[in-house]
Amino acid sequence: MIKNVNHIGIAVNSIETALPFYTETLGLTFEAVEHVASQRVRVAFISAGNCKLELLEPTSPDSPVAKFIEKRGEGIHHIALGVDNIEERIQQMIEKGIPMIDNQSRAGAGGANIAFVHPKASKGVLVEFCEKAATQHDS
Ligand code: CMX
Repeated sequence: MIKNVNHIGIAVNSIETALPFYTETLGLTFEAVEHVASQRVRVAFISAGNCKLELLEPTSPDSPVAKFIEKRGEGIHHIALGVDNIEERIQQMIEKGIPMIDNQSRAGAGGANIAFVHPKASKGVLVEFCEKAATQHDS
């Protein structure tokens, strides 16, 4: 079952430049910055009620986020849906013939297990499944 919209990923050239709009102008709460080496991104989490915003800054020109910005400019990059049993959810997608980027989950930011559905399955929206460890605060 899909639990919630866990976060919305926003591709930016620079977290430092992008952050003040969300914190100072909108008054949202900055939480933390994390380097996700496997994805070649730095990630800034911003709390927005029951959901988070995740600013994604590429750390390498071959990062998926760098390629995204080069092609489409800065902006909404993905929507992450919170799930309870991510491996079961992935299997359900595979059985339905849905093209997955990840056929098994991998480690993402914030200690979550994540898996991406290819945007061609969802009318051009990159969808992420995101399973938080039971001990984590899942807001
Ligand atoms: N949202 C919607 N469409 C996207 C997209 C995105 N975020 N990223 C790429 N696309 C589209 C491209 O526009 C392109 O569309 P067209 O064929 O119509 O031109 C198509 O997907 C292929 O794009 P590409 O630039 O040729 O890139 P690749 O095929 O090499 O990779 C993708 C695309 C989605 C498979 C790759 O970006 C990927 O594996 N993404 C998942 C991992 C990721 O995004 N990690 C960063 C976030 C990490 C985190 O949150 O922790």
